[in-house]
Order: sequence, then structure tokens, then C-alpha cells
Amino acid sequence: MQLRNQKLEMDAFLQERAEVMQTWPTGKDVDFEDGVRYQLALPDSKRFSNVLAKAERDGKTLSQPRAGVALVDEHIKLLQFLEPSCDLLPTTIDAYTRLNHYEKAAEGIERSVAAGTSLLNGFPAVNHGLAECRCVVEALKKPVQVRHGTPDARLLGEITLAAGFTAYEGGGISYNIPYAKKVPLERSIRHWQYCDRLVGLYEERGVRINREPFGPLSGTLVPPFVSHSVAIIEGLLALQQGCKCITLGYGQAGNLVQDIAAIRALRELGHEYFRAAGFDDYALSTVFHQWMGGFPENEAMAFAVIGWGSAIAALAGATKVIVKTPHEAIGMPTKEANKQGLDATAQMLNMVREQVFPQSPIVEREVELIKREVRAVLAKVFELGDGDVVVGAVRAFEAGVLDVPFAPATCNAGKLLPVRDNEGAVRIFEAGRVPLPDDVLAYHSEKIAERAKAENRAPAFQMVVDDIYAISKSKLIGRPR
Ligand code: 8ZB
Repeated sequence: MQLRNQKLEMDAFLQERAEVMQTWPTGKDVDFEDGVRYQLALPDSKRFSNVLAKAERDGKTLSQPRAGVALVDEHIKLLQFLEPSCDLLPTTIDAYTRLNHYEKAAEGIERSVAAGTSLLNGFPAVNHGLAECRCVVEALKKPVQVRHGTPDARLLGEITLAAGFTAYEGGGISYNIPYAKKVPLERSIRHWQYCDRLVGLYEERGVRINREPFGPLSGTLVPPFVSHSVAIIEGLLALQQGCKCITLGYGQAGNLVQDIAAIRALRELGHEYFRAAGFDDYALSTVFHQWMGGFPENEAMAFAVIGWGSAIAALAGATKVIVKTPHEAIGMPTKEANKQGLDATAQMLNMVREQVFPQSPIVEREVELIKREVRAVLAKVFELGDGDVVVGAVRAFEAGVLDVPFAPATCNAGKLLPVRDNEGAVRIFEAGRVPLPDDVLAYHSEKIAERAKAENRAPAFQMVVDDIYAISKSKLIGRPR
């Protein structure tokens, strides 16, 4: 049967649930009713959606790190260390768990115990199980989100939500295309319908769980319209399964005007498409990711990248900002480096918070451009799906209508090529099979021609390569030397 954008039937969901819970022994400890009771007893201050809603009302941009280590006690110590320096907490899940390789994660835990240090790149929540996950939630005062990169996150969701985590990152597209090579898109979308349905069941019981599609995708020169199109599709899929608290995300591209316009366009387009689909009972917020591409190794330079991202997040009015660390170029940050990223971010947010970026026709124009691009792509998605956004999304990836630059998934065309213009905004060098209006494409070509002229070279793939490395080499635009 063809996968469609329909709320999963309860019987089918429960049957599937029984299977999911058997995929690893810790599944048997999960009891939904107990999860609901536990969630309802959490104080408001620990509920992600409450903190987001208050920030929306106050016009405040919140900060959130990434963090996760192998062992429960160390993970708690890490989060307690970061807690005073941020507004929202993460639990970043390790790569084995993301791939459902729980045996490997178990080995990683054992080896970490023996080594006296974390040998996993995140917290293996499934292996630790419900009670241990609750210890994490209990040990903290601020809300905690599960952050990962998992095409099949059903068991992880069951365990962590029953354990009292109040936000869940990911989506069937955004946790497949940038993260997996060979997972069929229908399969990851189907598995995320399950996750969204589970969140929807908590919602039905009065438990608000925040859902955040992963905005930045490959994190490499992704044009705003590409990630916005995916974010809106995943928002629609989540709402369809009963989710009610959605945070749409975007990864910093580097140009002031484009980044401010992108956050505005994302929020406005989100409401436009959600309402058009008949949803009105939902909360929408936005997340801005500090630069997701290559970082400079020099820590002082890395702080400048972090600072610029923080300034834009505040000026753009994003609800929260995901924070990088001065160790980004090297690998996993120490807890001290993680805190430094948060402190640098807090200083900038506090200085920029009261300032409003002036009304500007240039920003206005960029907002309109992004909106036209997203509408063109999504119109084609709906057309390909005969009105069904799931069918449309799968066919759109097959057709190269949805195309994420530099993503590993074989179901992604990889024909769209982005490049920076003369002011560093990400433009379309080659559209591949993405159906953008002719005048929009002409505008992108014009902006790229401006740069080519300034650099006295023809636009070519070398420019794209230069751009990919530019920020790590202390520039925004990859100019020839
Ligand atoms: C797609 C997200 C990549 C970013 C960071 C990477 C990179 C991944 C952890 C982490 C702190 C972790 N990241 N796992 N940061 N602790 N366990 O996510 O460094 O910036």
C-alpha cells in the first residue's frame, strides 16, 4: 500500500508498537500510561514548550548547546555544568544508537566504563533505558530535548518521552537525506509518522511535547528555500499525526540580509502552509543554527563565527539558537569549551536583544524571493502527490524537485549546485531539476555574475569548492587568492 499523509490508525499503531518495544530489552520497561503520569507531574519550568512560548511572548532568543556522553553520571554532570549558561538543554544521542546498533552501543558503554571516559559521541538512551533516562531529567531544572539524527527513532522516542524528555528533534526527511546513504525515504517517513503519532498521543492526554524538524540538512551552502521546503513538509506531517508544538529550523548561511530574511520567511511560510492545510491549534517557533559548515581551528576565530551567528539569531528574532563551540573544527568539545560557546553566545544575545533590525526594502525583497521559491517547489510537490504531501515529497526527491546539496542519500538527486554571490548570500548556480520560476533563476544568475566579474573568473565548480572551505579559512566568500 502506498504511504500517505494520513493519521496512523490506532490498531495498526499499537500492533507496530508491540514490535518496536521488542527490538531491545529496555523497551519492556516502557509503559505509556506511566509516561503520561510522569510527564504531567513535571513542573512547568521543565516543559520545553512552556519555555519556548514564554520566549515567543517576550521576544527573547533562547540558547541551547549540544551535549551527550556515554555514561549516565557523566552525562548528568555535563548537563549540570552547562545548565547555568543556557536556557534549554539537549541530550545528544550517539551514532550507534542513531543507526539502531544497540549491541555496538552496549560495547561502547562497557569500554567507556573501563576507560573512565566517554568513548561514544553521545548518550545511548536506548541502552540506558527508562529509569536511567529519568535520572537525567530529575537531575536538571531546565527542559531537556532529545537531539540525534536517527532515521528509525521509534524506540528511542518511546523510551525518552516516557522518561520525561519534553522535546524531540528530527523528521523523516531531515534525519534521512543528510544522515543516511541507503535508507529508502518512504521507510524513514513512515518511522517518523510513528514518532509523530506517539507525540500526538501524549498531546491527546494533555502532555505537550515540542517537535523540531532538523533545519540545517547537510549544513553546506543549503539555500533557504530548500531547507524551508523540507521543514514545512515535516511540520505538516507532524501536525497530521497530532503534534501541536512545532519548531522550524534554519542553518546560518552567513549573509546578514539573507539570514534575517530566512527566519522571517520561515515563520510566515510555516503559518501560511499550516493554516492552508486546516491546522489552527498549534504553537510555532523558530530555531537558528549557528554556522553548521567547517569552522576555523583557531579558537579566537571560532568565537567570532559563534558571535556572528548569535547576533543574527537575535536580530532575526529566532526563538532559540543552537550553539557551537570553539572546538568545532577539532571534534567533540570538552565541557569547558561547550560552556565557552554558550557564554560567548549569551553575551552577544544580551547585547543585541533589545535592538530591532530596521525595516528594510532589501530584507523585504529577500523575504519575498524565498517565499516565491518555496511556493514554487511546494506547488510541484503537491502536484506530484496529487494533493498528498507524503506521496509528493517522495516523488519530488525522485524527480530532483526537492534536492539537498551535498547530502549523502542516494535517493537525493544532488543536481542542485549552490554558490555564494558577491556579498556571500547563497545563490543557485545550477538548479538541476528544481522548478524555480525563470525570473528567479535569472536573478540568481545575475547575482553570481556580479561576483564572477569582481573575481575576474567565470562561475565554475571551483567557486563552489572555494566557498565550502571559506569560513574555515577565515573568510565568508571563497575568493581566488
Ligand atoms: C549535525 C550536528 C553536528 C554538530 C555536534 C558536532 C557538530 C555532535 C555531540 C556534539 C557535543 C556531542 N555534536 N555530538 N556536541 N556533544 N555528543 O553536533 O560537534 O557541531
